[in-house]
Amino acid sequence: TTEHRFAAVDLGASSGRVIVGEVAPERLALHEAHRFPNQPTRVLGTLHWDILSLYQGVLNGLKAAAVHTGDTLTSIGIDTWAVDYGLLAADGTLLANPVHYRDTRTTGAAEKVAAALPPPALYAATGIQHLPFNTIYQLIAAQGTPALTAAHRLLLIPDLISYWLTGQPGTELTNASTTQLIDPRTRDWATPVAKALGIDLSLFPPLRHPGDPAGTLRQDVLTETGLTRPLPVTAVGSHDTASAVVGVPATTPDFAYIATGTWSLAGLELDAPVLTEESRAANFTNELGVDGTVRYLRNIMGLWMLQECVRAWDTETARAGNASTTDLTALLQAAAQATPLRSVVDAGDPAFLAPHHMPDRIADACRRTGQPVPRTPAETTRCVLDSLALAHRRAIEDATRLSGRAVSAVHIVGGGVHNTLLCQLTADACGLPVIAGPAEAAALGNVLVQARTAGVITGGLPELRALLHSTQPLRQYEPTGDHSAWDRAAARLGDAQVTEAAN
Ligand code: ADP
Ligand code: LRH
Repeated sequence: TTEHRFAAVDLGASSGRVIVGEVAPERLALHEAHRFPNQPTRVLGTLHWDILSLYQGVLNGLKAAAVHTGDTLTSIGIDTWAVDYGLLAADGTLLANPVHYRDTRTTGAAEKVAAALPPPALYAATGIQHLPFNTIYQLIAAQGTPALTAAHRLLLIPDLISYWLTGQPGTELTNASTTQLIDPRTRDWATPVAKALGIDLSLFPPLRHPGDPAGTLRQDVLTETGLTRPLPVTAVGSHDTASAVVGVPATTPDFAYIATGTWSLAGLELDAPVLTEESRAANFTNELGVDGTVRYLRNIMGLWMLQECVRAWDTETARAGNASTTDLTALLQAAAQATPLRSVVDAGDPAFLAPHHMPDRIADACRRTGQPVPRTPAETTRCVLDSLALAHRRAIEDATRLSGRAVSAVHIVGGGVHNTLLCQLTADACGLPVIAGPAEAAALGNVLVQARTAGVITGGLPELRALLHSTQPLRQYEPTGDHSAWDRAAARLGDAQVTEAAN
């Protein structure tokens, strides 16, 4: 047959998954071979990723993919969340457990970076929005630590997984752009930035691009997974958001996208970066995408806020001696019945970044802005979803204004596609049709880049997206309700809305 099978390893902050994509010129289907939790662990006060457990999940997933396909996989691609890294000794040993981007070790790092390189100069050179956890801030915070001092090599998370599978080190470009050490015009290292900050670029192995070969599976990996051939690993958009944007089933160029999962990443696909001072002040980022594109977007806290509320409520219930946990579907139904736009918070505020006490932080934000404090889980959930929809609208409005591009529809991809209330509220807030799906856009984007590299499909992003559009179930939401209610809600937040770049 002409059908080929590809394994997409997609590690998100909420869960890891290994998904098999079955691809033929007119066909594209997914099979979830394995999904596993991603549970960070705090050790001596520092929040770490449990990287070996995640790697074991990858091996188990490849094993399941081998069984499902009868050992007929063509290649493997890896994408994960951005910015984080592992440090290796000269012999390849991992020197320390990778630190989680939500850890507070970067507190104060932005001031140190700003003293060496003022924010306007840093933005002009890299186009990356200020997020407290960008790799440069993590590296500044780690300066002088035994692990960084001893490190021979730095591998970003997808590159680390790829290295463990193949033994071949590399730095994939789309994810490298989230380090804040890449010049988006040359799409190469921003050497002057690294120099100014005392960051040693030789720690990074050479850049790879999506579609490049990234080695073949090691013998020990074959033994662990039951795969019998040394399969190739193909570089894909290894930043999950880069792969998710490939996975947007747009049929016209004038679309906005929101990749919603743990985060909401809302913006536009451009062919050149926007590096203006206005863009910096609005805290828009220019991350690098597949096929020479730029992801012009803003980070919004996303469903993390809801996840953390649910975790807090379930902990409380357990403390009260009750074993039941939140039923998300029932909670969202109750939220749909709650009073619309009763109170909203700024879903871009880094105050919501760290774990713990989310319902309290939301209540505080409502109090501070003189709005009713949500009392019940349903009210709090409604506040979160209204706030996310409002932040989605603001990001898309700002992106169109700052880039001079028009938008006729908004695509929502990622786990948030399952949240029909959020999709409808986003359509209402934006006053634009929302096309929701696919939920596993990152895995699909990962598979499509592999399939193109293998020669199973051809064309640029429009052709890849046409295949998605004709094969994936999508749902359209039309804007409803009184649009001015969203303007009034936005006005309540007013100047309280944080644009971090102002620092
Ligand atoms: P990540 O890639 O960051 O790990 P996902 O894209 O998998 O995140 O999205 C996870 C989020 O999707 C969950 O936090 C949850 O809010 C939402 N989600 C997933 N499944 C459902 C569902 N059946 N109903 C409502 N929301 C869902
Ligand atoms: C989403 C994501 C996002 C980054 C964040 C650290 O998973 O990659 O694009 O900003 O994680």
